[in-house]
This record gives sequence, C-alpha cells and structure tokens, in this order.
Amino acid sequence: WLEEQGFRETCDKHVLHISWFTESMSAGRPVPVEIRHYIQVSALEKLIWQRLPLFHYLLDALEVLAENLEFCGNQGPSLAFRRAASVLKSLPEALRCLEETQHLPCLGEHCRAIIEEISECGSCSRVEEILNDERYRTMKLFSSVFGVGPKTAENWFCRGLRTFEQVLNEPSIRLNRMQTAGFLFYEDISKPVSRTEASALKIIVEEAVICVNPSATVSITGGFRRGKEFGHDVDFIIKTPEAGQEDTILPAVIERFKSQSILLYSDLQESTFDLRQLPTHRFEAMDHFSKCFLILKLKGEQETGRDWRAVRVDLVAPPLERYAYALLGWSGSTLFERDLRRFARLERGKLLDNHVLYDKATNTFLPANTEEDIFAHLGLEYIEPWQRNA
Ligand code: DCT
Ligand code: MG
Repeated sequence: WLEEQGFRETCDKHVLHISWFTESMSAGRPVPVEIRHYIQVSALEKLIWQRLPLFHYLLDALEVLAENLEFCGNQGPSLAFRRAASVLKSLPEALRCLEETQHLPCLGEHCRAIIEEISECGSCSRVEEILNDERYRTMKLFSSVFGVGPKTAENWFCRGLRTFEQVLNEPSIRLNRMQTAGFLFYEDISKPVSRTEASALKIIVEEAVICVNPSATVSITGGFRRGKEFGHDVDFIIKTPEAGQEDTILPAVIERFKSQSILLYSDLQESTFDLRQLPTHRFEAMDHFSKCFLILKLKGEQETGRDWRAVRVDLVAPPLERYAYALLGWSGSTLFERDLRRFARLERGKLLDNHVLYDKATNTFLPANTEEDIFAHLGLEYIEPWQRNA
C-alpha cells in the first residue's frame, strides 16, 4: 500500500523509516531527508497514523522546529527541541500514546503542547506553517548542498534566489571548490549511504591505508559505529603506531585514491594540534587533528543505470596518545558529545574535547588509552556506541 502511494520504506534497528520523494520542490529534486517523514505523515490518513508509532511524527515535528530556529540563528532554543527529539529517540520502544511521555525528562511545556496537538489532530499547525514557509524551504534546500552553511544559504535567500537553477545562473555568485563539488554530485551525496555501502568503503579505505602504512589500522566511526543503518557520510578514524605518522598518512592515502581514479573531491586539513594550547574552554567546532573530507566513487550498479555512485567520506588521523579522545568525539552523536562535555564540566569539574580530558582541580591532563578510561575518569559506566544515539 505504501509503495502504491509513492512511499519508500526502509528498516532501521528499532525504527521504521518512510521517505517520500516529491518532485514538486525544485527542478525535480527530492525534498531533503529529514522532512520527508513529516510531510508524508501530515498528508496521510488515519490508516497510516495507526500503523506507525506516534513518536515518528513527533521526532520529525520536533526536528523541523529545531531546524527552523537554527536557520534563524537561535541555536539555544533549538537545543530544547533537539534534546526532546533525542529523548524520544533513545526510548527502547516507540511511544504509543501521549500518557507515555509524562515522566520523560527534557520535554518542556512547549514540547508537550506540540505532542498533545499532534496526538489530537494528527499534525501540528506550527510545523505545517514552517514546512510551507518560503524561507525555511529555501534554507533547507540550499543548506542541503555540501559546502553551503546557514550563512551562505541565507545570503542566497536574501538575494531573492529560490532554486538551484537560479543560484547556478547568477553571475555574481562564485561557488567555492566544495560547493562546486556539492552541486556536481548533489543527487548522489544527498542519497543516504547504507551500512552495506559503508562496509564496502571500509574495505577500500583499509586497502589504501595499509598500502601506505602497513602498521596503521582503520575503524569506522560516526553514525555507523553507533549501529545506524544509514548515514549522510561514512566516517573513519585511522590509528598509526608511531609518532608523526599521523601527519603523512592522509596525503598518501589521497594520492592512492587518485591513482585508483576514485577520488572525486578532497579537502585535506593538516594538523594544527598543539597540546600547549589546550585545554580551550569553548566547545570546539572542529578539532585540530589531521583530517580530510572526501567524495569517493563507489562502484556498484545504481538505480540510475550507472555503475558507481559518489559518497561522502571523512578520515581523521589523530596522534596515538590522542586516539581514545578522538574516537569518542568522532563517534558522536553530536548531541551526546555536547551533553557528555557539559556533564564533565558541570558535574566533574573536567574539560573534555576531542583532544583531551583536563582536570581543573589538579590542573592536569588525564591520560586515556581507551574510551573506557575516559568514562572511568568521569565516574561513569562505559556507554556503548549504540547507546550514544541520543
Ligand atoms: N564530529 C566532531 N567534530 C567535528 C565534526 C564531527 O567531533 N568537527 C563528531 C560528531 C559526530 C561525528 O563526529 C560524526 O559526524 P557526522 O558524520 O556529521 O555525524 P553522524 O553521527 O555520523 O551522522 P550521519 O549518520 O548523518 O553521518
Ligand atoms: Mg557520519
């Protein structure tokens, strides 16, 4: 039935995802992933409403509200919606009725009102309004391009641009290299990457890394390490056993990809790591390790008939003694990391980031060889990656 309606269904570990591809948005481009769930939900009749657990509607609604605030530069208030969505996501089972939300943390008055409205009406008027809002839709569209952040998206919107076509035909707009690649491979890189594709990429990355340095190892991190079935990219962390190797390995790996003709885009960021500059007291947007943001060609039959697709791949290579912190940081989720750091600071008087754990009471850096060591320093039981999705 769903298929007949044009819905595509995929299964996660705990979650049923339904995505709806509409051609109506712009030049035949699909609506970006996150709002697909909600659009189809609000357009659906009771039949589906009863088939799907209530919380899918909530998740999408809360995320639309959060995203809209982020597009307006209100990062603070948007966190409340993100946290609420996170709490709902972290539940072992889907919510089935409103009463089940009563004892959950992080659901403020505003969130509860939205939950109530959705459970009564099947949709939320504010969310509907946002989904139809020209600014939101345009910001969502533009910021779905690799290399286009909220500032650029807003700039283009304010200049009256509404579609990719208009952006690409605007003579005064100079796209940078990243954005050019973002548009060039838009179709492919906005399509979710599956776990199977991630595993295929791991073999490719591992082969290249070992070819360059046989003693190095590669681990998958990011969402796939947390057990997600789909991701927007594939994140890998490289472990090198000797000091200094972390600085030379990525350029060599990139060269290797180039020689295999699978490199479509690369942005190499050399290490700016310096222990003497740490700890910083702000939540680092980006760590200082040697890393690269890539677009690779992944071979395999595609729906389009092509025999490859473009995939976004991130590689990070920290120094060995920083590995545990980097692994913890790059495993995410972003919200989990944010809350763990907050906990470390407020409850334990310690500063945690992707590089170090620093004890303010003794003015010392706490050593860690594994993630377990970091949790132990924080007086926490080890939290498995699959439990860090919130
Ligand atoms: N991260 C970080 N510092 C950055 C960027 C990311 O510590 N400058 C962390 C947070 C999450 C993790 O790395 C991976 O980032 P993403 O790929 O953006 O997130 P994800 O959880 O893997 O989500 P997705 O499945 O969509 O890729
Ligand atoms: Mg990722």
